[in-house]
Amino acid sequence: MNASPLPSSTPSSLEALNDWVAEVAALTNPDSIHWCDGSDAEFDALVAGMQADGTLLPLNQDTHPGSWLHRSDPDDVARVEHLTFVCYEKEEDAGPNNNWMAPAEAHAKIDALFDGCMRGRTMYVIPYCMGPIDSPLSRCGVEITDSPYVVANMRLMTRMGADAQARIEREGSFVRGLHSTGELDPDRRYIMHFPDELSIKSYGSGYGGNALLGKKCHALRIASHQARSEGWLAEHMLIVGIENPQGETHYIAAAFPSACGKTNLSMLIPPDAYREKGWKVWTVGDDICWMRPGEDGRLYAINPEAGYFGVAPGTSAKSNPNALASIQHDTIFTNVAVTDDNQPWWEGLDDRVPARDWQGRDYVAGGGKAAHPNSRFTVSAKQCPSYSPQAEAAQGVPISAIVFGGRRASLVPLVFEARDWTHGVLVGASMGSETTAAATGQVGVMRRDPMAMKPFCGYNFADYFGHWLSFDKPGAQLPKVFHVNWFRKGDGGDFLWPGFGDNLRVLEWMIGRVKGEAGAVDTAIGALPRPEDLNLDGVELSDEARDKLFGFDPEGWRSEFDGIGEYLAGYGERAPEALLAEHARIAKRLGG
Ligand code: GTP
Ligand code: SPV
Ligand code: MN
Repeated sequence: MNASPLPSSTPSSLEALNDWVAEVAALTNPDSIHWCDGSDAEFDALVAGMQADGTLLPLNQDTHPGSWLHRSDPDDVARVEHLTFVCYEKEEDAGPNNNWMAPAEAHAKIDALFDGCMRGRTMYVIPYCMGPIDSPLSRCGVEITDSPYVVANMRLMTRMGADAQARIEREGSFVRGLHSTGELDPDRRYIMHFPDELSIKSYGSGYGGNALLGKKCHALRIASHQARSEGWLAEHMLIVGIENPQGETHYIAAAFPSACGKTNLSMLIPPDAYREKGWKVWTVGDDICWMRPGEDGRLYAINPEAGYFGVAPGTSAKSNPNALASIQHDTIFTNVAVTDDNQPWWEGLDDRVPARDWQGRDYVAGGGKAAHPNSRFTVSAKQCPSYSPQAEAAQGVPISAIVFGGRRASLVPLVFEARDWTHGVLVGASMGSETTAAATGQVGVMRRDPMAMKPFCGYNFADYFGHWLSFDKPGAQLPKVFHVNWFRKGDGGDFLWPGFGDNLRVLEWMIGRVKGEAGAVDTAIGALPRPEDLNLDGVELSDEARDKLFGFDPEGWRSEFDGIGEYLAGYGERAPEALLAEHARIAKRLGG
C-alpha cells in the first residue's frame, strides 16, 4: 500500500530507538519505513490508501462523515487468550493465571514468523504516549507494525506522533511493541509479552486487543508489572466523575470484565429526575485506569487512553446516548452490519433491518446476527459529550470508590460494600463472571476473573493480590470498595435491574456511604443496602426483583465461598496470608 504519498521519514535522535527500528527492519524486510508524526495529513493519506485497497470501506458520508467500515478476517474478531503468553525466565512469575513460555523459546518461535514478513509492505513506526503527554503518571511506547489499520486506530486510541516521540527522546526509555498481521492464520498467531524487557511481540492478528499494542499489551500486561515494582496500579477499570447538585464531584473507578458494562457506566446519562436536580456524569475513561497514591494518601487516577474501542451491539439512543453521539462522525467501525443506505448497524441499535451483515453478505432475517457480537467502534474520547475536562489533568483525579462487578445471573445481589481494604481485595480477587464474545471461546460460562484482570495481569495473580494489599499502610486514604451486579436474572430469564442510567442510583448510594450518610445492613459478605436505602423513585421492581437484588442467601454464599477457597488454593504458598485469613473469617461466619 504505497498508493498514497506519506510524509518523509524522520529517524529519531535516540540511538536506542533507531537501532531497534533498524534491527526490526533487518528481520522483517519491509519495502519502506514510515515514522508516524500523528498529523492530520498523515491520517488522511493512510485512510486514502486503505480505501484504495479495500481495507476501509466508506460509510454513508452524509449521515456519518469521516467514518469507515473495516471487515476483519472472520477468524480474527476477538482476543485470543490461549495464544497470549507472558514470558519470564521462571514459570512461577507468570503464575497459573497466564500461559507461559521461556523468553528464549518465545523469541525464537515468534521471530521465525517475523522473518521477512514485511516484504512488499510498509513498516510503520508509531511513537505513542499512554496518558496525558505532560503527566508524570504517563508512560510511552513505540509500536512497529505493517498494518495501516493499526496506525489509524492507534491515532484515535493514544497520543501518537511527534509529541510522544519528543517525550521518548527526553526519557530515553520506552516499551517496544512489534506487530505484524502476518497471514491471519490462527495456527500462526501469538501475542507474546516480555515484562523484564518491557517488550511485546504480536503476530498473525489485526484485532484490537491483539494488535493495538498500547492497549491491553502495554497499558495492562506490561504496565501491571511496572506498576508492581514502582508502587502503583494498572487496572481494567473505567473512571467516571459523579457531580451532585451541590457541585461536588466524586470519581469512581470500576472493574468489570470485557463486555460487562464499563463503557456504558462511564458515559451514563442520569435518570430524568436526577438530571432535573442537577446531577451530572463526567467520563474520564472507559477501559483502563492507572492509579497511584498522591501526597495526601488518596489514590489518583489517569486514563492512559485517548479514545474508545467500544462494543457496538447494544449501544443505542436509549442505552448509551453519549456513546451514540460520539460515533456520528470520524469513527472507524469494525465488523458491524450496514443498512441499504450504507449506515452502520448492529443488534440493539434500532428496528431498521440491515442490508448486509458484518462479512458483507446479504442479510437474511432469522439467519443469525447481522453485526458480529464483538463488533466495535474506534473513536477519539474528545467526541464524547460527557468527556471530563479532568481527563487531561496531569495529576489525575482522586478516587472515592472502587467498584468490582461481573455478570452473575444468580446469587450475587445488586450491590454490597466491603468492610475494609483487605476485605475489598478479597472481593476483587473472588470476582466471577460469565464469559462474553470479547475473547474467542465459549460465551456465558462462569469463570473466576479477579479484578477483571484474568486476561490482562502480566504476572502471578498471587503477587498481584499481595501488591493490592500493600496499599493499606499508614497515611493511606484508600477508597471504599464495593461490588455490583447489573446482570442478575429472574426465574423467567430476564434481567431484574433496569441498569444503564438507573445505575446512578447505586452510585449515589456508594457516595452516600463514602460520606457516612447512607444506610445498610451488615452481613457476612459485607454491607447490603435495604431497598429503602436507595432512591428507587420511578423504578418498577417486582417482589422477585426486590428479593433477589437486595437479598442475601447464606446457603448459596457458603458454597460460593467454598469455590473461592478452592480457587485461591490454586495459588499455593504464594497466595498472601492476609487474603486467605480474610477468606477463612468470612467462610467461618457463613458457617462453612
Ligand atoms: P470491553 O470494552 O470489552 O472491556 O467492555 P465494557 O466493559 O466496556 O462493556 P460495555 O459497556 O461495552 O458493555 C457490553 C455489553 O453490556 C453491551 O451489550 C451493553 O449493552 C451491556 N450492558 C452494559 N451495561 C448494562 C447494564 O447496566 N445492564 C444490562 N443489562 N446490560 C448492560
Ligand atoms: C476487552 O476485551 O476487554 C476490550 C477490547 O476492551 S480489546 O482491546 O480488544 O481487548
Ligand atoms: Mn476491556
